[in-house]
Amino acid sequence: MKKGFLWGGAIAANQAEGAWNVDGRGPAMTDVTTGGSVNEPRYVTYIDKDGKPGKIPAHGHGSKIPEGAKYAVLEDELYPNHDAIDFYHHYKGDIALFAQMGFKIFRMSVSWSRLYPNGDEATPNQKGIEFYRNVFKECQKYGIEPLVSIWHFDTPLYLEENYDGWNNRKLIDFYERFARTCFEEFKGLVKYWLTFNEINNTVMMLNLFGNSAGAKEHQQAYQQLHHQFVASARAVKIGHEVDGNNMIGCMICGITFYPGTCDPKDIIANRHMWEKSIFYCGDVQCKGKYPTFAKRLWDEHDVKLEITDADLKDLAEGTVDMYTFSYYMSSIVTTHEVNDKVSGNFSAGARNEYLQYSDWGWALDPIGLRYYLEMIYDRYELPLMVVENGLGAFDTVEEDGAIHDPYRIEYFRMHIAEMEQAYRNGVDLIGYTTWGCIDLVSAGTGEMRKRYGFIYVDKHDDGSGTMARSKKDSFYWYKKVIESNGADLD
Ligand code: BGP
Repeated sequence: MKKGFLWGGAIAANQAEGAWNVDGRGPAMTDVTTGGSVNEPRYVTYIDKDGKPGKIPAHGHGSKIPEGAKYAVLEDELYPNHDAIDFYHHYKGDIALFAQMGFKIFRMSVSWSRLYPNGDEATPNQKGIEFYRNVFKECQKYGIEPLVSIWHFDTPLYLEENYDGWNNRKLIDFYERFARTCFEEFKGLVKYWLTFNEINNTVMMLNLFGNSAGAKEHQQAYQQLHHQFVASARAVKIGHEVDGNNMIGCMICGITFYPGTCDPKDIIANRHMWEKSIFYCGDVQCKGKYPTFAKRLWDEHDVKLEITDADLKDLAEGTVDMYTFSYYMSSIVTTHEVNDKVSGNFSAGARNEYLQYSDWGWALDPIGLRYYLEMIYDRYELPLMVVENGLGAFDTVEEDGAIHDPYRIEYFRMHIAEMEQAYRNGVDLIGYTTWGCIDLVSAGTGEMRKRYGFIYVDKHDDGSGTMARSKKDSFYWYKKVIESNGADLD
């Protein structure tokens, strides 16, 4: 990799910190979301207007509870994000372990409701600021650059309940205040930022629900996204004003789509899938304006967006400095009948007979990562960072405490080799943060047993465990990779 390549790992506040109601933190949606599994969805829990408890499938991040109901933590349910892996109280030890592996960068997110418990307060919660400052100082101690996601699936629950979340334009101002606080309070400690994690999930979700997502759902999704685009652009502008050294990126859920057949209808469908799922968000955030194909997307579902002139000005002025994305899989797009379907990470499609699948049904496709890198670099010519990539797998702790995870090593080996190839082909790839560098709560299923880490955490799906940390074989392997700047992948 290029000199100064930023090797590291990534986590997110709601999946790692725990301490959900400690030191003034307010709740987020993940705190009223139960655990699930590969076959059982997670549920969002509530108390209805007659005082009766209830739950609805969480469907990612946008489902609605009945009229008059209030989100609630129910006694006989388990909420894995409440304690997560208690990074809140373990951050010093965890960062020391990252430093042992030689991390140059550590991606994490700031919990919005830790800084603004309800989201609409005029001033932030000082305890929250103190916590993150301590975390960043700990990184600084080891020469690790923090990479901070300002929003990672955790709008304060109060804003969801009282303002109807991102449907409401006011969220732009609340987010702007939150982002400004981050830039000002952490100035000098943080240089790399992301505005919204996997911002395109909102459109990906529409695809997932197929025909059940009609005009209303499209209208809502595109308007929410518009609010997030403006919020992101304003944050980029503020970030640049506060510190000219800040490097701020978009963050896209990156999936490489392939046409299922050479039927021209499939070729067009595949192109449209790229446009709707991947380019729509990337274009607005990198080029500062809606792409030509946006009109087609809106017309298809009779979407009429409320966009002001000031919004357009913000979008044009708030373009990002780098393109960052997660990459876990590729997916097939076809207009033909499909019998064997697979799904994962906000997308679904036909099974690809040339690929293998993880235990959670995610297509393992390292070449797809190279395809994505080259395609995106060609489109935007901005520095790229892969800020999530990893294998969720079952790990076994041996009697002697060792954890042998050759499957994870193999996964990373193949993906890093493809990144290297893309770099040689001219892509300006500047960093790589593997997902879940330490085991954490899965966003999709809420499980602990879907483990991603180089570091094992003794925490289990039923909430038991000591929270003790131990090194897997991949820990030593990744250390070697970083030491050799990616040359030694054996
Ligand atoms: C991405 C999210 C992460 C992370 C990852 C793995 O969509 O940005 O938060 O969790 O996917 O997904 P999962 O946890 O469902 O295995």
